[in-house]
Amino acid sequence: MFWLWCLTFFTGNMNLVLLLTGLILGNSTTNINDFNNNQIEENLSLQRTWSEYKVEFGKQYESNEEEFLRMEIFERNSKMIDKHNELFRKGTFSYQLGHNQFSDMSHQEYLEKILNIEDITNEPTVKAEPTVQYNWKGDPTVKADPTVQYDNWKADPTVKADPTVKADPTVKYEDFNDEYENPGEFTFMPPENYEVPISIDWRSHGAVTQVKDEEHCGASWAFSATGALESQLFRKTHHLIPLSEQNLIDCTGHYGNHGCRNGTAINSYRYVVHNRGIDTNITYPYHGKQQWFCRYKKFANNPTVRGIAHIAVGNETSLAVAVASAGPVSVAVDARSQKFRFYKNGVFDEPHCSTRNPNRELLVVGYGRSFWVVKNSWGKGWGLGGYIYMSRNRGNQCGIATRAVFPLV
Ligand SMILES: *[C@@H]1O[C@H](CO)[C@@H](O)[C@H](O)[C@H]1NC(C)=O
Ligand SMILES: *[C@@H]1O[C@H](CO)[C@@H](O)[C@H](O)[C@H]1NC(C)=O
Ligand SMILES: *[C@@H]1O[C@H](CO)[C@@H](O)[C@H](O)[C@H]1NC(C)=O
Ligand SMILES: *[C@@H]1O[C@H](CO)[C@@H](O)[C@H](O)[C@H]1NC(C)=O
Ligand SMILES: CC(=O)N[C@H]1CO[C@H](CO)[C@@H](O)[C@@H]1O
Repeated sequence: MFWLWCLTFFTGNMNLVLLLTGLILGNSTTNINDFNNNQIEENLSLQRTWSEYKVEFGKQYESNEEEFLRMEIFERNSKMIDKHNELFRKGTFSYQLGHNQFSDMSHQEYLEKILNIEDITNEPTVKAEPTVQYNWKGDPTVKADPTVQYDNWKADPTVKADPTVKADPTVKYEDFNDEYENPGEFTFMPPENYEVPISIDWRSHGAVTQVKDEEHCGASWAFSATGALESQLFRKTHHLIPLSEQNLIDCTGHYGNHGCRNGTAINSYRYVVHNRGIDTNITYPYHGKQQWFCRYKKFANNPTVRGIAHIAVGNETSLAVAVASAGPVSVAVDARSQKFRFYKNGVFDEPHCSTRNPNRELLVVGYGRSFWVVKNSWGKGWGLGGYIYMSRNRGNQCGIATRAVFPLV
């Protein structure tokens, strides 16, 4: 029935469509009145959705052919999203999906162009790993967490994980930080007698910069790195200053990063340690692509990194203690799932994603009972105002604690 849609798309003329539909489908028993008007309604509403989508996400295409292709892909994604959301309403899923800047992309394009996965022929089987023990025993109909107010989230994307729970005031960050005179790199150890709060959200402490947009540069690792560093500096100096991802993109090649293709926050911190500084977003602004030269500008008061704390691999308890006692933590996750791509709100749950094959770096800025509050760098139009709530304590789902690290400043 794609032709029908194309037709409405071009003519926008219901009568003509009905007439032609009758003619083409027509046999002696078909008449126009029998034709299922719901189907046409559906098609028209899809067409409206497409027009709105193009406006909302500023989409323009070079040719009609290109637009057709994109519209077809959009249609497929729309159906997948609608189906998922229907199951969400029945309680099958704990999260909703929605359109975003990737809706006119095939999944293959998403893997290749957005996640920069080198050889996707090896990739599409995102299977659960047999060696990984999930905490919950295979209940695929896992229900939404009843303590989570989805409607609030929808209404207000800035709503906090749990506004009634504050950071533990008895833990002095400076104390923690100063324990390490010459910290180097080490595995994070929970402070002694530390009682982990039930939830925390560093956004409500003013410790997190606004959601950024990496645009066409897949350097999520640089945003993850600046994110943790910005928050650590805030905790130390009480100033929240956006730092320069471009500085990291242009200057960390020798540390194992590959500009807009791939990299890690760990490599970035190592660079900042050796470089004894990182520029701010003002002195080294974002260009969205790797430049030929490193243009680091040395200022007397450039922030720096003294040490790097690694979370014990895969240990979500340790991750929670670090987030609560030290601040936001850089993490790397497996983002290959369709569901991740279109996440909108609720607690994301994808038991089939890999714990050992992370392909996107993000920033954990807090947690609730069942979820991590995770900042992404695909702009505020993606997910829940730019954030995703990822499952917590479900067997290190998607590798949230596999490569978790934060800098000491
Ligand atoms: C007319 O079309 C309908 C629906 O496709 C079909 O069930 C029916 O057999 C057709 N009748 C004739 C005479 O072809
Ligand atoms: C990162 O990108 C470089 C350059 O394209 C490539 O050689 C390398 O294999 C990639 N690393 C990973 C982990 O994908
Ligand atoms: C960083 O700099 C770019 C380029 O000047 C600007 O568009 C962007 O808004 C800045 N980001 C922040 C968080 O200040
Ligand atoms: C995870 O970390 C916690 C707190 O640091 C620790 O008590 C626990 O033994 C660790 N679990 C494993 C499996 O190592
Ligand atoms: C393009 C498009 O969505 N066409 C749909 C029109 O409606 C019929 C009936 O619901 C669908 O089968 C088509 O896919």
